[in-house]
Amino acid sequence: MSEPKPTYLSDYRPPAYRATHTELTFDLKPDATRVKARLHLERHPEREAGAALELDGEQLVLKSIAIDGQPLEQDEYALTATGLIVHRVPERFLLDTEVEIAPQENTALEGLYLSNGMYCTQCEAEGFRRITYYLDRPDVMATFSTTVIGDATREPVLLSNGNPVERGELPSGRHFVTWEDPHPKPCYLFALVAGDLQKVEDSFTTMSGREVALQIWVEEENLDKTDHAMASLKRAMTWDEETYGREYDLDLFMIVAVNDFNMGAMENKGLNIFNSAAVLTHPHTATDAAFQRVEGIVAHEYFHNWSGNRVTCRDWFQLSLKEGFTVFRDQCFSADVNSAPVKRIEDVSFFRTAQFAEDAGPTAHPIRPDHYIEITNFYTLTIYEKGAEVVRMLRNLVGWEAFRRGSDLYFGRFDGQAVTIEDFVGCMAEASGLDLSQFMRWYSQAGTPEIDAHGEYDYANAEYHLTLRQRTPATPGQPEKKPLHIPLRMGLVGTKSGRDLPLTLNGDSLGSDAVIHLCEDEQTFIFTDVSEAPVPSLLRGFSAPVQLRFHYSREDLAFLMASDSDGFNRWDAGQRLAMLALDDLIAAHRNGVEKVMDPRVVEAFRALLERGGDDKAVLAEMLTLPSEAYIAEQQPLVDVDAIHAARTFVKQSLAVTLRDEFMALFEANRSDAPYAPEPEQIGQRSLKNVALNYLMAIEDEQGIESAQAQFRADHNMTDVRHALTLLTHSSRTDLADPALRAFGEKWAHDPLVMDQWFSIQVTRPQSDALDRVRYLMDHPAFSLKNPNRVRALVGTFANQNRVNFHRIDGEGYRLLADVVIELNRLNPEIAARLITPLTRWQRFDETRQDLMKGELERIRAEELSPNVYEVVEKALA
Ligand code: B3K
Ligand code: ZN
Repeated sequence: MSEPKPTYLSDYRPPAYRATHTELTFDLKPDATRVKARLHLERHPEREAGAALELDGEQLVLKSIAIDGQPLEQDEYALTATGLIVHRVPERFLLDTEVEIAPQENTALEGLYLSNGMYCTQCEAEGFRRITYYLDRPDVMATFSTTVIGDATREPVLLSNGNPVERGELPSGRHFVTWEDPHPKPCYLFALVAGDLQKVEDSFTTMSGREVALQIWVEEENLDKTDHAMASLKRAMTWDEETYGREYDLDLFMIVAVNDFNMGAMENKGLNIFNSAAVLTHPHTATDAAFQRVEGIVAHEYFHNWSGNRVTCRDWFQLSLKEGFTVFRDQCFSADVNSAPVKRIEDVSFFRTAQFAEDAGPTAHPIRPDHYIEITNFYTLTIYEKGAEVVRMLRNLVGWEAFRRGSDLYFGRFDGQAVTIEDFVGCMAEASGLDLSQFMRWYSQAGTPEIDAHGEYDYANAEYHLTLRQRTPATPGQPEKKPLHIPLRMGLVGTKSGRDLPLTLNGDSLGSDAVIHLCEDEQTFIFTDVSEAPVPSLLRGFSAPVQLRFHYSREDLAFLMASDSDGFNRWDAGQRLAMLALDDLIAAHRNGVEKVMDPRVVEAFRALLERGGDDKAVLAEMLTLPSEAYIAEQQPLVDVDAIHAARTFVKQSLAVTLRDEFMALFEANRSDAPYAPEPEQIGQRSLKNVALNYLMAIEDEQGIESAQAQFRADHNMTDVRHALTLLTHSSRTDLADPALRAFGEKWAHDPLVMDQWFSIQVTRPQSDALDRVRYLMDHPAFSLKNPNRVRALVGTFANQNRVNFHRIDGEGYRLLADVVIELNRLNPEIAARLITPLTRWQRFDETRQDLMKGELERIRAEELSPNVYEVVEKALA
């Protein structure tokens, strides 16, 4: 294989020709599907006349080609490994091609493939070129008319985008359906599904009174798992009308669940295709977290109908234009329909763990990268989550009303077009009158900005001086960084009154909760008329995606935990306090010194337990220690064993001292009420289960009995899974084995539950975890061809079982590399994602560094897909 070549943003130019209408006919056969395409093509008005027509196409067997009905001679076109070139074409013409493809050989799950005997497609980003020769780029938008021909018995259901306009019988037991999609779209939004599916139907009346049929298509055994997705869809449709004034634009909206899918779901126009894990739920098979994930993803894909489909991306460098904005939209939706503070805590804690790590590693890239080898590698936390944080900052900078005006302007002005991030931010600037030019640097600079904050109270003058210094560390290809425009929400909490003090800055009174703007490398803000010594509450609500350092004393943090008016920062103060204690214990472990628990942390937890509070979900978050992954992110050098030992020690110390309080909390929050995935119940369950964590951390007898009883009661999957996890992760195999066996036998028929069964076992902290992974890889239910299973077993082990993955004998790394090498051939997209933990070798001790690099080099020696090649090259650069 020759070295794959990067694509550069600076090379963008419009295509020489564009398609205005596309007619497709699929004659489906597992090993030989015929695809006829008739493309209505014309020269792009901005491009010169006489250019050759260059179409993308991969793994296609060309059967015929004609222009305006005239078959082409061999010398009139050329076939390459990546496409088809027609040397001379008219200004405006019809191109007819016929190709053959083999869906059953397609294990990459891009293009047209078979999942459980069912045909389905995944075209974003560049999968359509595996279906037919085409201008496979998002700035070519055409209307589509698609005829699907299948076997009437094996594929009674034939779906594509838009509305069905014709159907009929054909000879030899075949039948067809023709679909028309009146909205011009890029081919990455094309979809086809064919198989033996059943539907659940409902309807929605839009704000202008149009009736839309809603359908969720599943395999028969899953018909009872669609209620929540349907309810979520209707909530999302209402929310987008009320919040953004956006109405749905076809008479039919379909969701299909498939078992083999690389991502969560895909927003194809009118025909969203979902990973079954992102749509199916039932109280007995899905946890609260899964219910909430389904709600968020259903909404996310639906919201793309405007932010992505009606207005799309000019090129793939603009991916965050649709993804960052749409994640922001789904985050706000979930916050509105659930507990807003908990949603923010969850999102930020995930962000600070996973996106910060990406930004600090060798694959760090800006929200808008300037080059890529394989775009599939750029569906990242930076493009999605950091992109969403940047849109959130924009909303906060311009205010909701101007943001909404800007969004109306954007959707109105660019409807039916493929545009850039400048177009979006430009609308926000126009609607608000603000200069956002410095703000644009957020899109081009990679890395997490670090803010060092220093504060001093001047008693004599009743002033508080806050100095902020920003610095963004160098990232690959970007040694120097410029200062960013960072909005910092803050308050000053009076140590006597325990209240937010009024803020006066340069004579302006800002209220008690204000946003200050850090735009220079260093700025000092002098607050006047500060009547008492305050503790600053900084970066409230995580107002910018930065790492903020401030030397808080433990007393200050305990004070903020109790008194900060901002719920998010109350939680964050608790995390910071726990981190200080953990740092000491990590050092003690490394130095072989006896570990001593900081009584201030115990007292802060006791106070939390005594105070209680209305929002049980928030309390559950506050009682949860930072994860091992987050702790690792905060260390200069990651010592996985010390982190694990320190965290376990804190958990056990808290459990020993506060044992009765945790037991009481557990008892007080048990409930027999019928399961509902509603915020209040979810909060109560998580609080109860957090209490059970602590009891099980010390293998308390009553705690064990409670966990076993909860497992046996079989009330709902949240409780069953939690109990099973605690039993499985305990040191006692007499607790783990029978429960695992019972669960595995009961759910052998349900792949989504079996994924959980795999994950629970491979996250065991005990030293047999790696052997279990190897053993489970030989389990008849394991398959490298199913991405969910690979993630559940191998991904979960490598990312969540830190002590065992990073075993000092390197066996964890070897196992991961073995899987990556095999998957590189089968499914490059999943293989490239799976490597991530190995790419972070710089963060570990020398022995582990060498072992990890050794495995990366072993992978590099293989014949690699561009996906894996790009990641490995960056990791070893
Ligand atoms: N837009 C899809 C991404 C699928 C790309 C896979 N290679 C999912 C989403 O963000 O909604
Ligand atoms: Zn998306």
